[in-house]
Amino acid sequence: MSFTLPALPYAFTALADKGMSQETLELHHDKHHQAYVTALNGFVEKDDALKNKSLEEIIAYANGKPEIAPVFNNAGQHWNHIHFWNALSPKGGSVPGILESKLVADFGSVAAFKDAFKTAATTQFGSGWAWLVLAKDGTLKVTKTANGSNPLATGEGKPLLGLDVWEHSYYVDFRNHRPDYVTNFLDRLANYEFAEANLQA
Ligand code: MN3
Repeated sequence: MSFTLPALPYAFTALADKGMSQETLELHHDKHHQAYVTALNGFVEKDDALKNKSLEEIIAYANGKPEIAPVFNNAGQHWNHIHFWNALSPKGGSVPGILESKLVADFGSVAAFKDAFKTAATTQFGSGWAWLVLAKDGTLKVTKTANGSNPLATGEGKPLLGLDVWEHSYYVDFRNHRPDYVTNFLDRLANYEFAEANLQA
């Protein structure tokens, strides 16, 4: 199948007063995400084994196959960015009750969850992602993945909330200050309603 770039679920200007500028969203969505989609479609066109597979099936198929690492990376990045646009919200930062109870049960407090997430996001060396996941044992965990990987591929659980920590996601607004970008995300931009919906799905 041929993949398409989904529209942002809000205007390009919608997050500007919360620390993510129109310039960042335009570059990140229209250039970076589009490039992953275009590259992925190029691979699918040339490889019968990829045709008729869903995005998740392509990620699973390419996972752990170094000879088709670019397929894995571009498919993973397409999945990750579809998730990421929904993990941001102009009304972000407020943790709804069911998720809050679960965070308190598994981390001790919402603040402790944020500390764990910030540690994961700032210690991911180079490009990658930080994630809140529902682990197979039923508890919430924080993890990080490199480059285009994600918790579906690593088997670490169901992704509830993911943060892009590639430099392209923060360099315009935060320059080299990744920790400030992560704190801003957790306190002002994170769509915890989306995370709670993923938890309950
Ligand atoms: Mn990105």
